[in-house]
Amino acid sequence: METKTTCPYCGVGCGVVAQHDPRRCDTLAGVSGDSTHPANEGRLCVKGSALAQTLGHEGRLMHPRIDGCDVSWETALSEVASRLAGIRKRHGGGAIAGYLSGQLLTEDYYIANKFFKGFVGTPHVDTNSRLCMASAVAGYKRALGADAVPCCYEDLEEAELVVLTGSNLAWNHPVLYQRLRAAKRRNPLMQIVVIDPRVTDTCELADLYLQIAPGSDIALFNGLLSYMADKGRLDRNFIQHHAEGFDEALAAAQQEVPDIEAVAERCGVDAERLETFYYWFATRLHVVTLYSQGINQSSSGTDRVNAIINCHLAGGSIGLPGAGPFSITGQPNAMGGREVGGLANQLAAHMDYHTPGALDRVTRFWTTPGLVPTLPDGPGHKALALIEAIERGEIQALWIMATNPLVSLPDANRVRAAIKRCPLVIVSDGVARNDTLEYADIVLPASGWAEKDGTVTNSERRISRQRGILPPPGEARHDWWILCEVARRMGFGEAFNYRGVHEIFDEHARLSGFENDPQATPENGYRLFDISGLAGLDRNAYDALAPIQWPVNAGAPHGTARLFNNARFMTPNGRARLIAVTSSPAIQQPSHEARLMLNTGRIRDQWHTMTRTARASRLMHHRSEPFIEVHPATARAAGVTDGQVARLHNALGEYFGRVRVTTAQRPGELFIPIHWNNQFAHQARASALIKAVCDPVSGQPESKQGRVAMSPITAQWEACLLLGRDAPAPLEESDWWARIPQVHCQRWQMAGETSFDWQAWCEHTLGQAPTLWSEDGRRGHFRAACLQGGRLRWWLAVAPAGTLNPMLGEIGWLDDCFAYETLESSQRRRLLAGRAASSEDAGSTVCSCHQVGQKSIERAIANGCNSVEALGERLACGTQCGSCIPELKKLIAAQAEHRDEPVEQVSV
Ligand SMILES: Nc1nc2c(c(=O)[nH]1)N[C@H]1C(S)=C(S)[C@@H](COP(=O)(O)OP(=O)(O)OC[C@H]3O[C@@H](n4cnc5c(=O)[nH]c(N)nc54)[C@H](O)[C@@H]3O)O[C@H]1N2
Ligand SMILES: Nc1nc2c(c(=O)[nH]1)N[C@H]1C(S)=C(S)[C@@H](COP(=O)(O)OP(=O)(O)OC[C@H]3O[C@@H](n4cnc5c(=O)[nH]c(N)nc54)[C@H](O)[C@@H]3O)O[C@H]1N2
Ligand code: SF4
Ligand SMILES: [Mo]
Repeated sequence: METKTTCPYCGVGCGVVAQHDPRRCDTLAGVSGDSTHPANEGRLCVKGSALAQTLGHEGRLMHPRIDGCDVSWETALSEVASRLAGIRKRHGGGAIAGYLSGQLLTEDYYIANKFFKGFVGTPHVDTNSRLCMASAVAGYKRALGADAVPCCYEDLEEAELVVLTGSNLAWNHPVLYQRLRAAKRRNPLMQIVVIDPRVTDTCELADLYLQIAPGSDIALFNGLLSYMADKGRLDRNFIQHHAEGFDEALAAAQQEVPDIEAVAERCGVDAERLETFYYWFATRLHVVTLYSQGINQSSSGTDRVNAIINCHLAGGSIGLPGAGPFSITGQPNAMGGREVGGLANQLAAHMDYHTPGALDRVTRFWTTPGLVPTLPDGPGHKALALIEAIERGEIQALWIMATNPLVSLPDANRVRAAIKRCPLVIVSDGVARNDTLEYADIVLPASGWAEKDGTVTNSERRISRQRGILPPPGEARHDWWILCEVARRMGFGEAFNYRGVHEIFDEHARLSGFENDPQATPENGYRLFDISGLAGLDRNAYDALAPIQWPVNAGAPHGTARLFNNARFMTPNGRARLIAVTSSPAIQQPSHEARLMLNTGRIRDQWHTMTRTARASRLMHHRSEPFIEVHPATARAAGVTDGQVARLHNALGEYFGRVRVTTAQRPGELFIPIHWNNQFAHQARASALIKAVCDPVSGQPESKQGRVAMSPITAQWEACLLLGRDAPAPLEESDWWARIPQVHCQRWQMAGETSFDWQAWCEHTLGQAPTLWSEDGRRGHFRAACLQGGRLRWWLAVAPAGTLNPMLGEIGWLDDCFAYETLESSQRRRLLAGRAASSEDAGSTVCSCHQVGQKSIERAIANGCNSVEALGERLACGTQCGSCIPELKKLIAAQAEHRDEPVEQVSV
């Protein structure tokens, strides 16, 4: 059987076809791209393609838990309801807080917002979108009067110039990147500019790359605004009739950066390159600027967003095909959360607390016979302020849903301390273990992707159905159901009485259209977010809902691809606003103890805190361990070498990762991934090093500009330990460790200073002496394996620090050994050699879809496959999702350089 649904990862919002066997209720037979879905037209990236491998009941949360003990739903729900009601009675609704997520479906989100704000009566409901989209939202609101993304994906294809800034699109929105690549192939005149302090795979498509100094974005775009004015490249008509604030914005820009040389100095970029960018932007109308976390996650994030939008307004590049400032969303339903009003400063359905008449309107809408909501009258605490309120003891109960704040919030160790002292912590999640669940008093098991039913909205305002295909495991329940059951037990049943998600969606659609008159002004109730055209769908019609872009109403029954083509904006006078912005000094300044600049972000194959992507072992091979990317000069100065484990530290915390020396980094700057956490490695939470400072307008934390020191760890030995299912984990025996799930075993990489008697160590730590072993004490080598009843139980290799990984190579064949009931004698003999018999070492995985390793690719190139197409034909790499094509090109270029052959330029 096949069911169409939507990918639960990034904001591209790809349509997926799920193949399932009705006799199997724990997993899907496979997934493929939905060729009829407008976002991806059949394409999927590696993460989407591996969705089926992330399912299965193992490691899922099956039962509600109170203080660590499994309880029935009845007990859990009554306990949650009575404790929340008690706190509300004693301290008021404001002592209760919700912390939600852009990974909830719109229906869950709508119910959570209605529950907390409408009936518990607390304004303190915020979401992880605060860490992600808050600056983009605030910037759009300041400029356009509403949080409305003007563009759609076709605009990227129709543009003459695409500017990607603060976005690693190739890794983080791979299907959009593929669409852009295809568009450029069709239209070679299209130009692409990439702006990022580090060279990423996204640069592979760039005609021009600007390696700017971190945080110099405002100077860069202010320089562009001045340039457009100087060269007479403004859209005077647009500025005069549809915008305001131009003179002030230009004056601020000119004052900050009087000429291109001043910008070049601020940004650390060659003036000639800058001028090329400025010339391209100023002479083209069809320009899309796409931005993401490199812009948003900053103490000046909102100003950065407005510096970009200013240039689009000054040049009139908005509201046209192939033009506009395009904030690309991260999470699958970041947009849905914004639509229901999930942020602490929003009320509901694109109405804020201060929107004239909004409080009264929402109160009337949510009133049911005999039950009137008790809405708070002003905004609540944004995420970081919420943590401070917990520290002050003002928040007595916190309900966390679909997010892992102990890993993702800045100053993560402080967050842990705050949450530890909060009297009641409720966590709804789908997995049995994560860093946040460890501090929950009450744990509620939530259904997950392929089980949940509802809608999500992607980056281009397109609403798609996510369909429930499998039954939730154990006693897991949908988030909206859990909320409604608690609401009922708190006496709000009348307002939370739904027969299914279609009724919730219907209410949400009706609220969006309630007293929303497009002929009126925004002060008189007009909101752009209007899906009243989707109200009244019954269960079948809702289930059949095809992807559609809002607004959907009487005036636009088939949805709306682009906004503002009439140049009427959502401000009181209908004009868009340019905002005068100037750079302010970085808040996180270098100190004697912490000189290096720390940038944090994502890798291609992992999703956030790895609770789902680490379940697919094929996604563990591209980058297997936490790492630190560093320029060669900086590495030398710090005394660290490539492949070694190093430690980053500052006053807030520490981070361990394997050093990757690369000229992709600017000297003095480091990049680390955000994904690893206590479940997968020793001290590898990036956010433990990030200070809790945020943008004053949006409240979004500055996650990309930390300050740290780096030092080598003094490891004597390194070990690779493979553990079968029933073998005990090696706890805290080493100075550093990382756990890398494989298909049949768990791989532990460890390093330490104090040497052990390894035979005794095995007996003591792994509970059993080795069956086979070999030792070379002089060289510091030890190999051992333990077989039980013919079956491999564990396998261990120890070597001096820095020598182990190159020696081991690919260990896929060893992983396979754990699958056999009995190992044959030839297999046993090879165990200690640590090498497969015939198969050649494939090297680290480059193509995750077809599991093709770097060494195999290099061999194929050496044998004459010197194009991406030829490699694809020989090894199939790069032929499915295409995410590895930039890496394939680099490998081809590297070998050609080695042979001194001319190659097509790859770096720009
Ligand atoms: N594979 C994968 N894809 C994902 C996710 C994931 O976890 N894994 N998460 C999703 C989510 S929620 C989000 S929000 C998106 C995020 O998507 P992106 O924003 O693309 O992700 P990041 O890697 O956080 O940061 C983007 C780039 O900003 C650059 N940068 C840092 N500082 C500056 C600066 O001062 N100026 C400029 N111009 N650039 C700077 C970084 O070097 C980095 O390359 O990805 C989504 N997609
Ligand atoms: N230093 C630094 N920090 C960052 C960032 C950065 O770039 N640098 N990026 C920030 C950004 S943009 C983001 S979006 C955040 C992401 O950070 P988080 O939101 O903390 O990360 P996730 O791993 O996505 O957490 C989602 C949790 O919800 C669970 N879950 C999944 N689906 C469901 C569901 O349907 N219901 C329930 N109840 N639970 C579910 C998952 O198992 C997981 O535990 O990190 C932010 N933090
Ligand atoms: S680009 Fe990849 S992760 Fe994003 S929605 Fe599409 S398949 Fe999912
Ligand atoms: Mo995000």
